Amino acid sequence: MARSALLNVMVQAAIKAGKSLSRDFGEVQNLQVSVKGPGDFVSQADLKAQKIIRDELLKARPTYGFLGEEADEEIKGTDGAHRWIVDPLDGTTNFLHGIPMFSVSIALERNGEIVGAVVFNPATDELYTAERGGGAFLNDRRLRVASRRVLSDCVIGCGVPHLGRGNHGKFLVELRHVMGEVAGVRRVGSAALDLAYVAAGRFDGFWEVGLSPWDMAAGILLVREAGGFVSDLDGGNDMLATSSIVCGNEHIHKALAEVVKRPIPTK
Ligand code: 2AM
Ligand code: CA
Repeated sequence: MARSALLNVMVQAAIKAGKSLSRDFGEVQNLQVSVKGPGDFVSQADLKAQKIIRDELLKARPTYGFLGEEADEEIKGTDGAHRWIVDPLDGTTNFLHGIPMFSVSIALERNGEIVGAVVFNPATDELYTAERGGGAFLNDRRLRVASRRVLSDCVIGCGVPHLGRGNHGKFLVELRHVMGEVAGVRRVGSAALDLAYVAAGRFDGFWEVGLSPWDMAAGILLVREAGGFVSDLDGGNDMLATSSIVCGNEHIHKALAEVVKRPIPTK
């Protein structure tokens, strides 16, 4: 698998940040038993990882813009066409609780289109990469979305809104409809990893509402380059703006979107 120079920059940044996160994750596991807990420590780990990524990316391409979860404000960049979209630690709650399901997510956008993607879980050493038109990979293995055609055979990932966020009632209606149609529902807690799992054929589909651009930018390209279909819940293509996402292979994407959007029962 030949990677472009740009993708290599992204991979190096993700691995470097991943090493820092891995070291801190070891410490987080020790801090679980302390009275204060690992909260502040995790915020520092997150900021450290973002600084590593930003420094690496901006060193390689000083004119590109930068949008990151931990950045106070977007760096516009003088280039105008290119923007990095970065989540240094997706799955923060898992990380905080010592659960090894979190990721570094780095996407490159060119003229409003995602053209490069890296999602890296340093706890499992799984590196997902994609370039537009070049396919998606898990480490060196080419990825393909699962081929199941009926929902009743499918394992579907989702995101669950938590305390103080999102519309809990609406989510419960979506879940009620989906759980009655599928073989299993899963909740990973890192949207970037959920999307990588769809690309890898582990999940047959995934939906979530209320995501930020950095949660899904890289994952969207992974799914598409693995042959999957991605849209927002209204069938539109501007997931980063509308903040909802549904995906799967051609058949499951359509079927899942229909079930998720089924109206609230009146009785
Ligand atoms: P995070 O771990 O970087 O916060 C889980 O369903 C997904 O939702 C994760 O990708 C998670 O990203 C994101 N998420 C969790 N809390 C969030 C919040 N308060 N605002 C935006 N996204 C959030
Ligand atoms: Ca995130």
